[in-house]
Amino acid sequence: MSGRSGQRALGALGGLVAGAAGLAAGELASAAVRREASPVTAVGDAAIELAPVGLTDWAIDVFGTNDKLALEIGIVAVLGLCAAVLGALAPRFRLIGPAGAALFGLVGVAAAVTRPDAGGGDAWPSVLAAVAAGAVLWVLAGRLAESPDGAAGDGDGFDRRGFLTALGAAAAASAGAGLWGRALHSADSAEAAASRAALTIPAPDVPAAPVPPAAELDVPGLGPFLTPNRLFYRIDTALRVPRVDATRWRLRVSGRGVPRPVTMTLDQLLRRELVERDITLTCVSNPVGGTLIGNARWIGVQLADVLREAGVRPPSEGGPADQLVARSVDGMTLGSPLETVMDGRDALLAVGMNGEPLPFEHGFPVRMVVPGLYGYVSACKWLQGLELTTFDDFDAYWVDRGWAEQGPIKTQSRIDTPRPSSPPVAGRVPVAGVAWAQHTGIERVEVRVDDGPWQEAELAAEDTADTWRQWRWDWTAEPGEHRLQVRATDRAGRTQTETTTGTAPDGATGWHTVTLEVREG
Ligand SMILES: Nc1nc2c(c(=O)[nH]1)N[C@H]1C(S)=C(S)[C@@H](COP(=O)(O)O)O[C@H]1N2
Ligand SMILES: [Mo]
Repeated sequence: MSGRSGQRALGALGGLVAGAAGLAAGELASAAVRREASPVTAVGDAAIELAPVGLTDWAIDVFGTNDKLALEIGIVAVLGLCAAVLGALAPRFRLIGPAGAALFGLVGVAAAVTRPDAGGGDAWPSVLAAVAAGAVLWVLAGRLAESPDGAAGDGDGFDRRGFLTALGAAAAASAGAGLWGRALHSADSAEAAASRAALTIPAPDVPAAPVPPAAELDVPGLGPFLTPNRLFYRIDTALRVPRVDATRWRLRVSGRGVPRPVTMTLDQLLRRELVERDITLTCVSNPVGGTLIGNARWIGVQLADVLREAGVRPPSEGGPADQLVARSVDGMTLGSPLETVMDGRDALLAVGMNGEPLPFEHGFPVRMVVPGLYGYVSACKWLQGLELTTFDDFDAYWVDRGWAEQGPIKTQSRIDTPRPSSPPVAGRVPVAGVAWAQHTGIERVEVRVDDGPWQEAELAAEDTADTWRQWRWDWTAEPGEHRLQVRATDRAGRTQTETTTGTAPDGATGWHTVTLEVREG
C-alpha cells in the first residue's frame, strides 16, 4: 500500500470511529435528557414526519413492521459513509472533520427541536454528538498528518503507531459511552415495565359474552377469530415505542365546549365502570387482501361517559365541537368525528387487550378504540390528551398529510386460503377467509371462480357487528390455473364495489383476487 492510499484508508477508519463516538455521545446524553432526543431517533422521527405519503406507504409495503428498523439502518449507513469520506479527507484538510461534524450536528439539532413532543434540553444530545465526533476526527487526522516523511520511522510518512493507539482509545471510549447510555435507557424502560407488571386490570363490570364457538371455522389456513397480541399488526410513527410509566400517566380532557375539564390518573380511570368488548381494528393503509387488520377482546371505559361528565355535547345536541382530537405522549394527533364517538357505539378508552394490560407496542397504558373507524382517525395509542375542537380549526397528523378527514371503515373481504404459495390439489378445496363491516355487520359473502357466477359462501356465526366474520365455500377444483374472487355485502345493503382504488386517501376498494395453479390429483 502506498503511503497516500494507506493514509486515506486509515483516515476512513478514523472517520468511522469518530462517527461512532458521536453516536455514543448522543446516546449517553439522550439518556440524561429524553431517549427520543438521541440524534438518530430524532432524525428518523423527522424523516418519517417529512416523508411524502407515497414513500411511507411504500416502506410499509416493502419492510412491513420492520420499516423503522430499515430506516434506522439507513440513517446509520449514510452517516457511516459520510464519516468515512470525511475521515479519508481529514488528514489533508484538517478543518473538514469539525466542519462536517458541525453540519451533522445541526441536522440533529434541527430534527430534535422540531419534534412535537420536544423538551427544553433536546438539542444537547446532537450538540454533544457533534463535539465528540469533531474532536475525535481532529485528533486522529492529526496523527495521520503530523509526521513529515517517515519521521515516525515506519516508512508511511505518518505516525501509524500513534494513530492506532488513539484510534483504539477512541473506539474503546465510544463503546463504553454507548453501552452506558444503553444501560441508562433500559433502566428508564424498566420502570415502565415494572408499572405494567404491577398493573392488575379489574374484572370488567360488563363482560362480553363468550365468543360463540361457531364464530371460528375449522379450516386450515384460516387465522384465529381473536388475534393474539403477538400476532396483532402494528402501525405507528414511533421509532422508539413509547414506554410510559403508568404511575405517572394522566389523561386530560379539555377544549371547546368543555365546561368541566378533567384530569385523571390510571387508578381513577380503572375505578370507573369497565366494559369488555370484541372489536376488529383496521388500518386505512391495508391494501385489498392485506393483513393490517386484527380482532381483539378489549377492556376499557366508555369514552362517551367520560366526555359527558366533562360536559361535552355532540353537535346534534348543540355542542360547539365536531372533532375529538386524541393526543399521544409522542405528539401524534388523531381526529375523530365527535358525533360518531358519542352515538352510542362502544368507543373505548381501552386498558386491556386479550386478557392483559395493553402491550407497549399497542399503546400502554391507555388507547382509544372506536368500532367502525379506521385506526388513523380513532385508535390513538399512548393516549394522554383529549381535545375538543372543530374540523375547520384543526387538521390531525394524517389529515395534514393528505388522508381523508373522515375515515369510516369500508366493507371488505379477504381470501385466506388457498394461497398461491401452497397450491391445492384438484378435488374438494375449502375456500375461506374473513369479511368485515364494523358496526354494520356482514350480511353475505360471495365467491366466484374464473369470472363464473357468484356463489354464496357459508358464514360463521357472528360475534358482534363490530367484529369481522369468517366464511367458507367449498370448491370443486379442476387442475390448471384459476382465479378466485370474493365480495361481501354488509347489513346496510352495500356490496363491495369492483372498482379498484389504492389506500389513499380513505381506504382501498376492489375485490380480493387470488390466482393459483391447482395441481393434478
Ligand atoms: N400514538 C399513535 N397512535 C396511533 C398511531 C400512531 O402512529 N401513533 N397509528 C394509528 C394507526 S394508523 C393505526 S391503524 C392503529 C394501529 O394500532 P395497532 O398498532 O395497535 O394495531 O393505531 C393508530 N394509533
Ligand atoms: Mo392505520
